[in-house]
Amino acid sequence: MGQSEREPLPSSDPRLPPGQRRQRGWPALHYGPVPRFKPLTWDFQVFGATASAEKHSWDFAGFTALPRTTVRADLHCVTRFSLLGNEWTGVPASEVLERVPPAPGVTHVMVWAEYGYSANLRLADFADASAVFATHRNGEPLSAEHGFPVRLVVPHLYAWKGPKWVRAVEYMRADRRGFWEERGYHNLADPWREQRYSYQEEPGDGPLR
Ligand SMILES: Nc1nc2c(c(=O)[nH]1)N[C@H]1C(S)=C(S)[C@@H](COP(=O)(O)O)O[C@H]1N2
Ligand SMILES: [Mo]
Repeated sequence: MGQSEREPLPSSDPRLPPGQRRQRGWPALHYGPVPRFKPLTWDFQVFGATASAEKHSWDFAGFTALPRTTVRADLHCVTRFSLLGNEWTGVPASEVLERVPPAPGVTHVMVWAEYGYSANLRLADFADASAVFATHRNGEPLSAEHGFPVRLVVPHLYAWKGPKWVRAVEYMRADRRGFWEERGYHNLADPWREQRYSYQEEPGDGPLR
């Protein structure tokens, strides 16, 4: 067999973090049922340690009227699939921070979704320019199973840190584990460092369990 007939070596995509493989199509992955969107009662709340000490809330029209951005980013699921080259459009997380400033001393946020799903983030991860409350992917509104009307996308962390069906952001003066972080997943969740499981945590990576 001539050299030219050999199979090329599988070239690994530099966008793939260690231990991840590329996914074609878009699987839906979540714990529990898909919530139904109720436009009349839907709100997006910001509570906890706000600078004003007041809770803030937007209704659907108010939230979707906020300034928007489009972020091109990959999604990495801890179950090892990565969805490369998505375009997420929505409200930057930094916009929420600007409109409802956190009190001095806030270090973390908890992002809350329907049915009590939650994910904790360091304030710096949440404030990152790529973190977006997405309403659209690749120009299409999200479907119900992918988080309609709003999901958080934090591209530099494993995707469980991005709740679908977001309803609230809580400002916190100390770290606290979210839904998966309480159930054995890593508190920080950097896919480039393969921070998958809480047993890999080093002192200082998270609150005591
Ligand atoms: N509310 C909620 N958001 C969630 C989850 C969930 O169980 N509930 N799963 C997370 C996980 S583990 C992943 S990989 C992504 C999957 O997003 P997708 O279903 O749009 O592919 O959603 C994240 N957001
Ligand atoms: Mo995931």
